[in-house]
Amino acid sequence: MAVRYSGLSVELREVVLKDMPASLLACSPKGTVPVLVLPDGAVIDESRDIMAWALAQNDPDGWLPASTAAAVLVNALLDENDTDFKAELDRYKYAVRYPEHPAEHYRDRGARFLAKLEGRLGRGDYLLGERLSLADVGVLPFVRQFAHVDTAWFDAAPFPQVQRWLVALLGTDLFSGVMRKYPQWHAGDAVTVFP
Ligand SMILES: N[C@@H](CCC(=O)N[C@@H](CS)C(=O)NCC(=O)O)C(=O)O
Repeated sequence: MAVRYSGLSVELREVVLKDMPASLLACSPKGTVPVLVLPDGAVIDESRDIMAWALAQNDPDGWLPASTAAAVLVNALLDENDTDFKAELDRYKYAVRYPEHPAEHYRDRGARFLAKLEGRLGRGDYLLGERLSLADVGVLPFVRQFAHVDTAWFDAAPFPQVQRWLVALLGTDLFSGVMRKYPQWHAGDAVTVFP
């Protein structure tokens, strides 16, 4: 979403996680996506850093935090998203692989982050106030995945602000414009330009 918002174009190579190309692992041995390789060969392999790379070039609506206090808040939210919430999300999603607790245990632990978002969204349409920002876009994919594990639970959960925020963001052209399905990339394929 940040790449599209910034008006940048990248060459897209769709990766199937169970079939990671050797060329990806050669660039970034940690084996996660997304990975961005710049023309000079520099590798950016954290999505947060890829967002920062895009926004540093063009940020027409002010997604980047406008104050030090806002930057601290965004970093704290994204840190918690990337560590605790992501860990609980993975266990909730694949609870059969983590049999020491039932799925509800991981769900309830993850819901602590939703409760935090709920509090912020009670004060404005978006996490930092009345405008979409890096904070919203940074946590959106993970909240979406969390909601989709059990939509009946999510729809009935006591998070009305998170529910309306998620529905609103998933309805944007920005979101739908980046959610096309791409075929798996293989060496030698024609170039796919994103977005
Ligand atoms: N902190 C990393 C996390 C990236 C990450 O975990 N990506 C998942 C897909 S969304 C992945 O590549 N998992 C590898 C696997 O499951 O084998 C980032 O934000 O870039």
